Amino acid sequence: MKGIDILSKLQNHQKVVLVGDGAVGSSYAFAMAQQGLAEEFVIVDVVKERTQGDALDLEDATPFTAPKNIYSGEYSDCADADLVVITAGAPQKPGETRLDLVNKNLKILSTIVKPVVDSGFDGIFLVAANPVDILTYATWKFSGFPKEKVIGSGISLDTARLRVALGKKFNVSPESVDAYILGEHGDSEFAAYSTASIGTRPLLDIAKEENVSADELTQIEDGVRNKAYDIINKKGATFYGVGTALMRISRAILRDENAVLPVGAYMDGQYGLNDIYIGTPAVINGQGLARVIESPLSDDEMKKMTDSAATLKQVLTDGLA
Ligand code: 6V0
Repeated sequence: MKGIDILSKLQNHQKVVLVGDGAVGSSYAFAMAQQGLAEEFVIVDVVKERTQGDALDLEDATPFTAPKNIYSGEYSDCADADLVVITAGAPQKPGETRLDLVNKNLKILSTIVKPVVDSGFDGIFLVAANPVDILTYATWKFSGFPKEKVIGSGISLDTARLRVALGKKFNVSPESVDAYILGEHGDSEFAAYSTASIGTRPLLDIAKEENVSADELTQIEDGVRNKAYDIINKKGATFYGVGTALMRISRAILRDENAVLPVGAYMDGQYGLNDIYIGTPAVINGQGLARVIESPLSDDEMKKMTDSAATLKQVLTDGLA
């Protein structure tokens, strides 16, 4: 039990290493600084100067939040880290899908996981680089770590987007919406409406009462699926949402919360799937991914989950062959 061992818990000293200091990585670092999470925060990137600049910039936030040692580092710094977060990789260009990134980002990932593992690291990997379900699987494979110690950001951002959209539609705050996007973080994802609720009431019942049609719900789902393309067309990249989602997962790990969160998890028979990472709710704590919560899907949704998994399996077969 080294990831978060008893001593570090007593001392409350936790260390996170961020690999990939681009738009997503630096947004995550900022979110972590805002929350005062992890007393030691190390930034690694091939562009060393940027990590140095970001560390200097971010430490100026700490007098307003919590004391924190933020610095530009090396892979050797992972040796005693609790968490390594991977946001290194090419982002989508306008018109590109996440799956288009697979070859270049698998290459980048292979240069990262090995030195992290060679450092002696035995904490938890959290992966966000795209296509995230494929890269999370590859991190698990390359590292040889147990599946519960490799977590993907999966559909965390997409689920946040769904909650924002449903919150607006039904005039409640987004955190009051219990609804999930499941499947690939990408074009084959879907909204699991049959399991969604607001204040214990099934969302589909509320929709009927409020005359929100099935078409409108489909439009919301499509809007979630296409929101990244919309943002990328307008400003070139998306980063605040995912940076904050990564902070939320990190907090569940560092504070040993047993929080139920949308993530990318290894499938061991759940949803009839095996040997694949895909988006689902799961319990996250100091040990990593404690267990998958298998949503009771309708037949139609189960087919979407199976199809989404088949899309990912094909990429895994082609990409990791
Ligand atoms: P960016 O701003 O280009 O940053 C990428 C960073 O990775 C740069 O700082 C690079 O220098 C660095 N990098 C490249 N190669 C290496 C390497 N071998 N070792 C260390 N660092 C390296 O991209 P951005 O931050 O916008 O996106 C990063 C990744 O996150 C992309 O793959 C995106 O597609 C992905 N996203 C994932 C999301 C999710 O929900 N999981 C959401 C948005 C973006």
